[in-house]
Amino acid sequence: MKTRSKIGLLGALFGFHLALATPVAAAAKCPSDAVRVGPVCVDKFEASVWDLSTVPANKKSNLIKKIKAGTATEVALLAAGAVQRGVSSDDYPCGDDGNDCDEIFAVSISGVTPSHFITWSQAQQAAMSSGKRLLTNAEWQGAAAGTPDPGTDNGTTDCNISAAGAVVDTGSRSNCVSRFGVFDMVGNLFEWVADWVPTPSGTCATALFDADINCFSGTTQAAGAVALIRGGFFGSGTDAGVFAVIGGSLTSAGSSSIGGFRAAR
Ligand SMILES: [Ca+2]
Ligand SMILES: [Ca+2]
Ligand SMILES: [Ca+2]
Repeated sequence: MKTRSKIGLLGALFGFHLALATPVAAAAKCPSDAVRVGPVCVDKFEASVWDLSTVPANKKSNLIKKIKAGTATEVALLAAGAVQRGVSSDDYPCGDDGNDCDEIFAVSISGVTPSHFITWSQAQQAAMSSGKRLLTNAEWQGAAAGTPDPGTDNGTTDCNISAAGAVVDTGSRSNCVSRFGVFDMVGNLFEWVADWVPTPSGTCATALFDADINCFSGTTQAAGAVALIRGGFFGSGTDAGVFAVIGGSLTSAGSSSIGGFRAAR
């Protein structure tokens, strides 16, 4: 009886200890496809968007679990029968308004062409199906801090802003990393963020810093909403940078060869 109550007491203490320790540990650690930036787990890589409509039903739920846990590899996605979309054309299996985009998933993996030709609504749905979301403008700014922006591009390790003249694989530019460990926030593809704002007038203002494009002046409220796009693309040159901002159309016009996104959770 005495021994039993001792065990009971120890168990209670241990349980109490676990209950205190577990939430703290869980909050500090992000899945391996992301890094912690303040309270958010930001995807390390620009999104590749995968179409799971071709994956057999018996493999799909396991694959979606892996995607949500940040452990789905390119090999596993291909082996299950998933098809990457937006690699070289606008071949998404759903509409530009995103309303029927229930089979596309945003994944953060290195060494693949990030998906482009995607609208804001499609990007948002792909992120949400993966248990993620688009970054707010402020979160994107914070995550990008410290990414080198010398205005030049050596074609190998610097951010992809001019030399290649085309999109390059995610994470392939080893110096193009923010102080938190997020890749390609300067150049490669412009990135949708969550925020909607009035349409800019089309004139660009003086750069805030580092010659970064600042095309959000003279809002034209009559033209309605656009979403912000950040960071510049593979042809931006000095216009690229962590302060680069333009407005992107929410219709099909906002789906282009120079724009992608990254997700967070
Ligand atoms: Ca489209
Ligand atoms: Ca980028
Ligand atoms: Ca710049």
